[in-house]
This record gives sequence, C-alpha cells and structure tokens, in this order.
Amino acid sequence: MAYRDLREFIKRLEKEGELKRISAEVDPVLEITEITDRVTKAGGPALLFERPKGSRHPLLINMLGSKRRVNLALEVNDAEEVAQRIRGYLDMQTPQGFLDKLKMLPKLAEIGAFFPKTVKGGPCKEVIRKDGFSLLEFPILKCWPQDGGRYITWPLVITKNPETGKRNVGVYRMQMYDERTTGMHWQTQKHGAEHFRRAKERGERPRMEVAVAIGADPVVAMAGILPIPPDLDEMMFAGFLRRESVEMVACETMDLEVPAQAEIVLEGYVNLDEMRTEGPFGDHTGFYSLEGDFPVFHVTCMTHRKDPIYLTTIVGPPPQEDFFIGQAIERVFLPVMRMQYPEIVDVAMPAEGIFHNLMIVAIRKSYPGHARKIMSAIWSLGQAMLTKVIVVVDHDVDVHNYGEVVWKSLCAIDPERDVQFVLGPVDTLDHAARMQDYGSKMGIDATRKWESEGFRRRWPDVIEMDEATRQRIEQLWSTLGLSGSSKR
Ligand SMILES: Cc1cc2nc3c(=O)[nH]c(=O)nc-3n(C[C@H](O)[C@H](O)[C@H](O)COP(=O)(O)O)c2cc1C
Ligand SMILES: [Mn+2]
Repeated sequence: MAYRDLREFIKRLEKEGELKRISAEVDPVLEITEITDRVTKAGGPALLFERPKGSRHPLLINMLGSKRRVNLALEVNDAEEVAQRIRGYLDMQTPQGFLDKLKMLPKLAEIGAFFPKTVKGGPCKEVIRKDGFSLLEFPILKCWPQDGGRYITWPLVITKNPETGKRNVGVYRMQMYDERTTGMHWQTQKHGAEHFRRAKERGERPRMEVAVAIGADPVVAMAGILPIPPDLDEMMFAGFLRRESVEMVACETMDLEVPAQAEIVLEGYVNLDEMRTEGPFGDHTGFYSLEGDFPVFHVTCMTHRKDPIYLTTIVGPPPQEDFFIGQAIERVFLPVMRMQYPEIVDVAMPAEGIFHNLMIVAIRKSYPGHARKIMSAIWSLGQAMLTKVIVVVDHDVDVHNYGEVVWKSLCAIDPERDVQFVLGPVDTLDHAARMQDYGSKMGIDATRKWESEGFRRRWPDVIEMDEATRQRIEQLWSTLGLSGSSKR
C-alpha cells in the first residue's frame, strides 16, 4: 500500500529507526544545514526538527538521504525492482498475435489505474488563506553563509503547457524575496521554463499561473525531480511508482490541480515580463551558483493542513540527499535508455560528478565509431544532454568500480585520438562554462580500438592467472601459513 502522505511516511521511518526527532530549538538560518550535512555524510537518519527557531511548524529534512530510505519510499528492496517493472511494460510493445494482445490487457488496465484522480477536497485545504499570510510562518532555510537569502528547496512547481494544457511538475528552488514573493529558478532547459516561454510567445496574458506544493508522500515528492519527457505527467508517473493514483484537488483561485494530501500549497503567478536577480545559492555542485535573472513568483493564496510539516532538503558538497535520490533515478531509467540503445550495458554517475559532470557508460561495441555514436545519443537524451564528460568503456568494465574505470579507461586511450569535443547546452550551474547555459562537452572513447577504426597495432589482453594454477593454489592455501582469503 502506498504511503498516503508525508506523515504516514514519517511514521514508517520512525518505526524503522530511520527518523530522529530533535526537540531542541535550532535556527533554520545555517544551523539546520550544519546539523543535516553532518548527519547525511555519516549515513544518519531523517531529521524532524520540532522547534525550528521563529516558526510554529516542524521541519523534515534528510527524508531520502540514504539508499535504505529511498527503497522504503519506493517500497522495494532495491531500485532494480522498479527498473524491472518498467522493463515489463517496455517489453510489451507491439504484440504479434491475439494471445500476446490478451496477455497485455491486465498490464494496460494496471496502467490506467495509475492515472491521477481528481477529488473534491483534501487535507491541503484544511486552512485556506487569501490574505494576512506570510511565507515566514514556515521555517524556510538559509542554507549556506553566502546564500542570497532563504530558499524553499523542495517545492513541487506545477504549471500547464499553454499549448497542450498538459501539466508539468518540477522541483525548482525558490528564493524568498519577501513574505509573498519568491524567485522561480527553473533552468532554461527545464519544462517549467518552456511553459513560461510558450506563454510569453502566445502573448495572450501578462502572467502565468503557478501552483506550488510542499510536502507530500515521498514518491510524489520525488516525482518532481524525475527527468521524464515533456508532457508526460509526473503525477501519472508517481501513480505508477506508488501503484496507486495520486489524488489531485483543484486550486482555490486558479485552474491548476495540486496533490490533495500535500502539507502546504502556494497559489500564485509569474509575470511574463518580470525578471529579478536570483542567487547566490550554495548548490549541489559544492560551489555557490552565482546570481542570475529568473522569473518572480507572486503568492496570492496559501492553503495548508492544520498542523503542516515543512519538507525541505539541502544541497552542497557531495554527497547530499539529492545523490541518493539521483542514484535511484539512474537505476530506474537504465532500462528506458537500454530500450532505445540496447548496446548500453550499464551506466554510473559518481557522487562527485554531481550528475551532470560525469557519466561512465559501458557498451557492447559492435561497429567502428560505436562509442562516439553513444556519446551523441546521450547528449540528445533529455537532461542527459547536459553531461559534461562521458566516458565510454567496453562491456567488461564494471562502471561502478571507479578504480577499475580509471585503470582500464586510461590504458585504453590515445588522448588526441580518442577525445571528442562538442558544443551545446550545458548545465545552468556550470560555473566554468564560457557563458551560462552554453559551452563544450567532452566524450572519451575508452573502448578497445579496432583495426576497422584505424588501429593497426595489437591490443593486449588483461593479465589473468590460468584456471588450473588458481585451483591448485586454492587447495594449497591453508597449508601455506598465510593469512587472508584464498579466494580472489
Ligand atoms: C533539491 C533539488 C533542487 C533542485 N533545484 C532545481 C532548480 O532550482 N532549478 C532547476 O531547474 N532544477 C532543479 N532541480 C532539478 C530538477 O528538479 C530536475 O531537473 C527535474 O527533472 C526538472 O523537472 P522538469 O524536467 O519537469 O523540468 C533540483 C533538484 C533537486 C533534487
Ligand atoms: Mn517534466
């Protein structure tokens, strides 16, 4: 059974020994970050701050800051199980005969059951406030010393494509400017930014409606982070992941729906011609992302539960909570990548590569130039377009063993020959790029080189002992007086 809401998941975490309540008064300005950073890096629990300074509402952080908690959220033992479920659906494409079609029916019915359900009301409407409210009622964090202010770090930002009417949900941080105004930091390649551009182009209205939900069941909260294609509804995908529809309820003041079980909802708009300086912000690169111009969100109505819990997270020098979420996303989407590119064997993104800086891809190489073809594929695959460095290795390299990757890939390259540079979109947070959002990317072909690729020398084998000798020594081992294992 899916978690109904944030508090049901909190109960579960508590039962599993994965939550610590903190009753001491702690300041959301810097202090909560310092505590959380230490706890996450030590592999510690989720933290429920019961008395954040200056607020009557408790704050939850580090909710998904470990592999175990991400698995609890997804109700699996391993994210691989989700990948397998997705593979099941992908495999059922274009059935041949009648029997195959019949076999598909239950699965299709199951998908239908995941669609979001519109309900008449919900706990997020327990308190409805159209005036006299302030964002400062919530313990909004100032995360790091040089941050430009307080930031809402885990908002589910909901917009509609003005052309198709389809919904998007994205997590884009919101800098608090005053009690009812924030920044809207959707980066230029993200779907919220695209809706904004489309609305502007149409020129029909001076503003675009935006709803923001804060705090929901863990899968809905995660769904805003998923890199899924435009116009594929994140709430539908969340329903698929939690195996139960997400309940959505109409906003009070505009034509958007929000998760009915949310803790807090902000309704408002962005003006299509208003931009304001946003940042700096201590970001998940481990550096401050610098100031930039972004749209401004004006909150016109706030609804929440009677006793709302404020969900937030911090980013900063890795690993942080977002790494554990990203790791699960990487596992879940591997089968989708492999459907389109079956030659991909495995993919890894080390924490220190902060997702967009480094992707290691193992392929089963079949033709000359295959590694470069995969680089192009990745650079055209949704948010993977932002990958700064792609290292392509052969299928017999374990991409999760970074020692092996460094060893074998550096042995496999002639740098001048094997490096591919391209120009294109880069991550907004890349402070080294020549300009914001545009720059170069690099692919390293670290596969074995073939004669058909112009390599005329012999390629040596990796050194390995022969099996007979290994067996013999295995049997002798205990008589040798050596410590350690006889197994290699
Ligand atoms: C804690 C956290 C904060 C994030 N902040 C931002 C942000 O400020 N701007 C942004 O464009 N993406 C941000 N992201 C990444 C997006 O949520 C992610 O790229 C998502 O897939 C975007 O959704 P979309 O594809 O529907 O635009 C953040 C992710 C996390 C985990
Ligand atoms: Mn989207």
